[in-house]
Amino acid sequence: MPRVFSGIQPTGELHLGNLLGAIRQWVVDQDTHDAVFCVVDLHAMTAPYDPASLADATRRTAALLLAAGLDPQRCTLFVQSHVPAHTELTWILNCVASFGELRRMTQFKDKSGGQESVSVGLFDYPVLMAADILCHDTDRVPVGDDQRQHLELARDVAQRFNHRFGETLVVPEPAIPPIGARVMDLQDPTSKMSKSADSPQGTPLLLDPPDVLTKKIRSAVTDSGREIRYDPENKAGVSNLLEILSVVRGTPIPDLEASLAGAGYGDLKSTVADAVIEYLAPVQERYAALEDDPARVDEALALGAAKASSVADGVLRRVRSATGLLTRQ
Ligand code: ATP
Ligand code: LTN
Repeated sequence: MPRVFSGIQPTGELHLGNLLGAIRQWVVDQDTHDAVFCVVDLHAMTAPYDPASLADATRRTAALLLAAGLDPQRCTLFVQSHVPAHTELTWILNCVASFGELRRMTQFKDKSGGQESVSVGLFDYPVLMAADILCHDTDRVPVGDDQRQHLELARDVAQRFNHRFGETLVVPEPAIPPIGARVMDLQDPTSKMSKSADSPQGTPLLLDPPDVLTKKIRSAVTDSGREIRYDPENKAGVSNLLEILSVVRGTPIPDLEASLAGAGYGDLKSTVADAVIEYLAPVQERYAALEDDPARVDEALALGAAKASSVADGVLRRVRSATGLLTRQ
C-alpha cells in the first residue's frame, strides 16, 4: 500500500480548519494507505512556548486525533521527538537545502516579520518538515493549502539529494483536498483560520461546547448583500460558510445554493452552526472518554513510536551509506 504521512503541531487547541483541511482526510486514508501521523512537538519549539505545558499539549493533541477517528491499530500515530531519526535526517538535509530557498518561504517571512529575535529553528522549520516526510519513504502528504510551499521544498530537497548521492529518497506528492483546504477565519474571511492568530471569536475549536460554536458561527462576518452564492472573491464570508457546510454535510456547494435560495444570512449561519455541532458531537464524546484515560493515549503513542522507528531507522541506514558516513561497528 502507498504510504501517507502528515503532521500537526501541539500548539493551542485544534480548530475546524485543521479538521476539515487535514485530519478528516487522514481518517479516510487509514483504510487505503499505510498511514503515518505525527504530533510534531519539535516544530512547536520554533516559536515561543511554555515548557511546563508542552508535554500535556502533545498528549492532548494526540487524544484529539484519536477522538477524531485515528485508530492506532490501523495507522501509526507517534510523537516526533520520540523518533530521533527525524532530527538526524534534518542535519543531513540541512547540508542539501540552501539558505536562499529557505529565505523565500512565506510562512517564515510571515512568522519572523516584526520579531526582535528569530530562532534558527524557525528558519529551519521546513527542513525538519522535509525530514519528517522523507524518513518515512512517504508517497503522499495530506495537508491544507498553507503547506503547499513547504511540500514543494521537501520535493526539491529529495530530488537534489538523489541527484547528488544516488536514488535514495522517495519524492512525495502533495494531497490537498479540493474543498476545505483553506477554511477562513469567521471574523476575517480574508485570512486563514489559525491556532496562533489572535481571533478566538473567528476560530471554532473542536472542543468548543455547542453554545460557543453557535455564538461564533452566528457572529461570522458576511457582506452587506442578501444573496447566498459561492463567490470567494466578492463574498468571502458567505463562501467560507458554504464550504464548511458542504464538507460537514457531504453536499456539493451548488446543491446547497439551490436549497438555500431565498434564505437570509441568518438562516445560513444557523444551518451551519447546527451542522457543525452535529459533526463534532461524536469527536467531543470520544475525547471526553480519552481525557479520563491518559494511559490509553500513552500506550497508543508508544506503539506508534516503535512502528515509526523501525521504518525511519531503515531509511537513515540508506541515507548514511549514500552520504558516505563511516558505519559504527
Ligand atoms: P498555526 O496557526 O500555529 O501555524 P495551524 O492552525 O495552521 O497552526 P497546523 O498545526 O500548522 O495548524 O496545521 C495542521 C494541519 O491543518 C495542516 O495540514 C494545515 O495545512 C491544516 N490547516 C491549518 N489551518 C487550516 C485552515 N484554516 N484550513 C484548512 N486546513 C488548515
Ligand atoms: N508544518 C506542518 C506540520 C508538519 C507536517 C510535517 C505536515 C510538520 N511536519 C510533515 C505534513 C508532513 C503544519 O501543518 N504547519
